[in-house]
Amino acid sequence: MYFSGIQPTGKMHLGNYLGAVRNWVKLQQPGNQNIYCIVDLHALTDKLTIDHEIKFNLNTKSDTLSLAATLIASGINYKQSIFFVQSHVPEHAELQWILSCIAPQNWLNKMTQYKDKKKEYSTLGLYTYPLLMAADIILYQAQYVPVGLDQKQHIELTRDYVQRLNSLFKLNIIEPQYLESTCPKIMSLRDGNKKMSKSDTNDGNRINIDDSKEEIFEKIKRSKTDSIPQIYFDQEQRPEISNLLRIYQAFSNMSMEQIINKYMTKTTVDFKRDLSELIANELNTIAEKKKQILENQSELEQILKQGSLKAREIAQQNLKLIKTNVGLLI
Ligand code: AQP
Repeated sequence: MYFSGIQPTGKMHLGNYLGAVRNWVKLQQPGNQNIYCIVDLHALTDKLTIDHEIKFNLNTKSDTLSLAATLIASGINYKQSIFFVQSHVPEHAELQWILSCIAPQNWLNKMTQYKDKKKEYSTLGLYTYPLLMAADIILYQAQYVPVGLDQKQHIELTRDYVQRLNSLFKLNIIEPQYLESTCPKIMSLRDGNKKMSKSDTNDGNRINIDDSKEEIFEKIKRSKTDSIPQIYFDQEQRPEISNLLRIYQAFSNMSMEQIINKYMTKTTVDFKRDLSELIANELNTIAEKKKQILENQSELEQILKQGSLKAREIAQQNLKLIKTNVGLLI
């Protein structure tokens, strides 16, 4: 069984698409059970800003619907996969509490994502984010979790929680495995050592799924490359061009060798133009479908409701088992 989630924290970008979502779509094969979740409770950790005053973004509902439409437009098949919104299944938060009571606090101190994201005033939610993620996965006894590389450490932590649950309460919960995509880490367009990210304040550093053809051409044109005229892959010495080559490979389905041969006698300008064309073709089709899906909001909400009923059935069963073994009165 495959489980994964994505936060409705704004626009989905190329990193989310190639690192996770495209892989989710591919995994929808006969015989596979797939559960995909819009993790809106996780997104709350991103909505609060505390500078001179406290502000809380109240747009999670519209972000959730927009993301749901994007995912369906990208190929998530809600008839084949269980597709739902995290907060519609309250068992996620309930299991998170149980997990928070079974392991020492210092397990969370090692989490690099928290270290990267924490600010002067960070919430407890941001700190305990990995616990909620562990609950998401354990609730469905997922075997594989297809996510980007930035989430790998959270899957390892989830395995620690599973081992602890199993040993303390004589359970037999499956230990989930991280499932890497062909593009586990897409980097920023202007810094080959920084991941492409929604929270990056410079929109020019990423391609959003909704970007117009013109915006895609402009962003790729302005993306950082080096002064070496030849196009070849060298992750260590040429991280930026290597990142663009990886994106090209993902959209063209060509091998790296074929791409290098094709551009051996061409310029970076030619390469960037062709790359922009490839990206725009796929993303603009998704954006067009998304627009159509959003025209019927009540149908979209219905799809998500149906998905949450199916998810809840599994979640309730697994949580009941855990609660019984933990010693709670059922
Ligand atoms: N740059 C990336 N390359 C490959 N995969 C990526 N993912 C995110 N960025 C990249 C993967 O996308 C999935 C959903 O991500 P998320 O919504 O949970 O957000 P995130 O991991 O925190 O990354 P974002 O979207 O860029 O947001 P911020 O700015 O908050 O860091 C996950 O599988 C993730 O690995």
